[in-house]
Amino acid sequence: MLIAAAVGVLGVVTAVIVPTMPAGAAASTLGAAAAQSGRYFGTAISAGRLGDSQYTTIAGREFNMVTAENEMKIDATEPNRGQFNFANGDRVYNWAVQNGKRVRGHTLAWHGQQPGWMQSLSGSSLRQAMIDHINGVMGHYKGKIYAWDVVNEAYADSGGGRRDSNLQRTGNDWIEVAFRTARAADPAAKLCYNDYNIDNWTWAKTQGVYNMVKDFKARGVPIDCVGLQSHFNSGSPYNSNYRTTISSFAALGVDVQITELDIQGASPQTYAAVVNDCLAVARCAGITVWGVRDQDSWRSGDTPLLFSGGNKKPAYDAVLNALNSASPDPDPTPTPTPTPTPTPTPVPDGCAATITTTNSWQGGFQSTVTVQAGGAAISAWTVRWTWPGGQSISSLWNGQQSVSGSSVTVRNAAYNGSIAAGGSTTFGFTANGTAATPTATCTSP
Ligand code: 9MR
Repeated sequence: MLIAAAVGVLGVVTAVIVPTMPAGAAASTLGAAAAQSGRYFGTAISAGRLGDSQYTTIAGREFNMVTAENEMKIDATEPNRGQFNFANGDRVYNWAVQNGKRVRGHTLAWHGQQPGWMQSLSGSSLRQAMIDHINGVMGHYKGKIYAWDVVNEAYADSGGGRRDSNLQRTGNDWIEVAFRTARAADPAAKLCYNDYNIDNWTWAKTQGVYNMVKDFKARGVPIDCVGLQSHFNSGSPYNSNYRTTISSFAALGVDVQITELDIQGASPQTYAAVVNDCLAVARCAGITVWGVRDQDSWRSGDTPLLFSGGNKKPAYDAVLNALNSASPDPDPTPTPTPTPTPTPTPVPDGCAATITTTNSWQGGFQSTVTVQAGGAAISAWTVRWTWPGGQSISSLWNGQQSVSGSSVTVRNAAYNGSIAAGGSTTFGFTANGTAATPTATCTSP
């Protein structure tokens, strides 16, 4: 008994204290070295290079997080409105997962790389197209993505304000609508705001983004992380206040991810400084470099990466050594638990609908409506309710709404009318006013 008890105690203690690597041993790849402190080390991957064995050998060995360099962007995933194409996104995703790596999603709402049809939209139709795009892409990858760059590069290069764009002209709330839509579309993914030139703490652009994140946290807009792209060059050099930037964002209650790191000239000292700044902040979750070899870089002339051909550069050794010097396990950050959506009580036939508040803030709220089929399959549904106190829907997805005074009618969208017996689907909306969960009725023809 005594021995068993001792073994039991030792077993528990051992399970807690044994680090990923034996004490003193150094990891020999970037991913394994980063994992010692609970972080990841990733790279951008291009589908077009997956046939290059030197590229896949290095990437497969060294990295444990992958971002599709272009393949999950808007022009790639929704080339025509409402017609999604995940062929190349899936190539990158599948390669990553088959090689034991996690995936960052990049990117859902951006003024860049918009397909022609989106470039020509404005106002409420563009707003709806953005919502539909987020739902379409996040729906495809639901539960599979570690973190999404929900909104990319929305701030102006100088002045600290928003960048002008067709998305910005739909109204200043487009960013929070994107984040609320994203949370409802895949509650398991971390939701990031991602931008360049927000690395230097003294720059107005950094302060602009910082104030937005602070405001979002204060008002309950769902945001989990800030992506510092960290493209460093002579015009936008690394500054030692980078650590202040990382810790200041982290102090707002978001993770920081270094998302697109490259450094003109690849100084080993600068690479080591970036890694050490991340390691110094518990909520700096990981680092992604923007390509594998210099020849793969969008700025190949700057030779900004860690490999030249098949060879490790001095910057590689500097990064590996810095990662290996990290103290193990910073405070692990708990993943926020999304509010579960309750299943409505089954009905004998027809359908039932239940409204759940998934988020609320001063003057507004977001809801998910679960529509459940009864004992028989249905091919269409209509949900109705009446607002108790002057609420009004500001945006609705996965359904078609018509409103008359306080009465709301939502019919299925073209793609979600059919529900199997006992099955369910959801639609969602954001609304103005005080959060309310009125009783909804559901009818099916
Ligand atoms: O590296 C990407 C390059 O292949 C594309 O031509 C370019 C087009 O916009 O986008 C590059 O990636 C960018 C990323 O998506 C967002 N931050 C800046 C990156 C470098 O331009």
